[in-house]
Amino acid sequence: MKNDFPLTTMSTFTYSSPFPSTFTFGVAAASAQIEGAAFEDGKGESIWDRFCRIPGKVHDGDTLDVACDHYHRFDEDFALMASLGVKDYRLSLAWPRIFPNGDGAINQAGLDFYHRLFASMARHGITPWVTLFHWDLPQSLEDRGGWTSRVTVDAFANYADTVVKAFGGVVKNWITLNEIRCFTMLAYGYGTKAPGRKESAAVVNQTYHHALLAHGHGVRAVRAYGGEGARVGLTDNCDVSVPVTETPRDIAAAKAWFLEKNEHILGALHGKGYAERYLARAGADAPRVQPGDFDLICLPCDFLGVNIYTATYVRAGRDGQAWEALSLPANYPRADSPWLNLVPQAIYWASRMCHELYEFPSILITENGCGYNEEPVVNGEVIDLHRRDYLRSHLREVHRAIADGTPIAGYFLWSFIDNYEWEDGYQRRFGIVHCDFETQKRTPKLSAFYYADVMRTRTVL
Ligand code: GCO
Repeated sequence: MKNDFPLTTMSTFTYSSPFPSTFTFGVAAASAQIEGAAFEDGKGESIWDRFCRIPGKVHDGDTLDVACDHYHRFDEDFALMASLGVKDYRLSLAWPRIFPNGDGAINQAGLDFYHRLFASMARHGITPWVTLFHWDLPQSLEDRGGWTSRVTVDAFANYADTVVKAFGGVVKNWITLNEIRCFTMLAYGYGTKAPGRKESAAVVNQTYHHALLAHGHGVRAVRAYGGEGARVGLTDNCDVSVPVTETPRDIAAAKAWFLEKNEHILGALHGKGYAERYLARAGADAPRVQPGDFDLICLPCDFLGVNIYTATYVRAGRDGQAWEALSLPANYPRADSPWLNLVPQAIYWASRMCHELYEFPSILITENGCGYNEEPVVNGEVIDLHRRDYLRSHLREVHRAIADGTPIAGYFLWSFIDNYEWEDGYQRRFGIVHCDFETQKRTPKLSAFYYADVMRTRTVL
């Protein structure tokens, strides 16, 4: 582990200096949240198509049936992206569009849709960054155990091989999975995300392990079929700590907290196995590991993607405790997403700790943004200054981290367009483009024009 974090060399750093010429600015979205056409052209049911129809699970019973109708409007959307100067777009493939039953017969219409989509991106000068799995698991696999079963791992391996072979000629940037915690702990433990199960700790720990195996298959598939220049990594929503003061004692406490809270995913990847402390704490609930599992799980990646929205404040512990985590008062500033406390330094510390504690060669901020409920279009405009302020404060922290030596290679804003915010449905808007879900009219918000200027000037304005 490297020495204590050298603090920002303020003497040579100014926020107005440009980002490195190699730095990627992008926007992000995901198949289930924007495509719609939930049962069109042979697409199979996903667990979210099922879950959203269970009364009480999703705000207002909102379904993914239409969403942003991106399935039919992607050319218009890419034209709008290009008009804003977007050159890199992170999207996901809908597994059930390609394998309606998760495995078995391929739906050619599903492959054909993504061929058309990538061709449109190429015409508009937009580079794809493709997430293989962003939570829309085929329901048929859930019926066979879902992420509690190695059947799903094997089906994912087949799916990954198939799509990397199909699109490896035009896609060179691959992300295996999006946010393991959200489709394991939240989905099979807390039950707040599809499929909405509340299983034992042992079962949840096993879903984490199966997800890590799937990640390994994703890396294997890209190495085998991705072709020259293909890059691959995981996107994790690691638990993030921010030292209350950037002093050695609070930084050490924040590091200790970070290591402990992330040892079952990032720690396992870095250590090529589960830490003794983790196994001791899990006891009989520890994942069952088969010989060779970690050889697959720990196949080298080109980057780590991190989705960073917020953090926990941590300070030096008292009475011999390594750390003390602070709970935030009710009046602490937050977005309308109740979990989204406004902590811009989260981006600085998460990226530094991932790089310096786990030695990932490169860090990508694969998501960052803020969700608010009411963002009306008034006289043809959406004045979302709150989002402009959020973006500016977080981009400044990206800039500071790079100045302090963290190899952040890119930033993908979540999200290009207001979309289906999972169990919050359509009430929570994260887009820099407003979507009128009745008329499907797109309206760039003030934040879209702000981000366009940031991308054009490559500076935090
Ligand atoms: C996530 C998912 C996105 C969310 C976004 C806002 O990070 O939860 O990747 O699909 O919509 O983060 O919550």
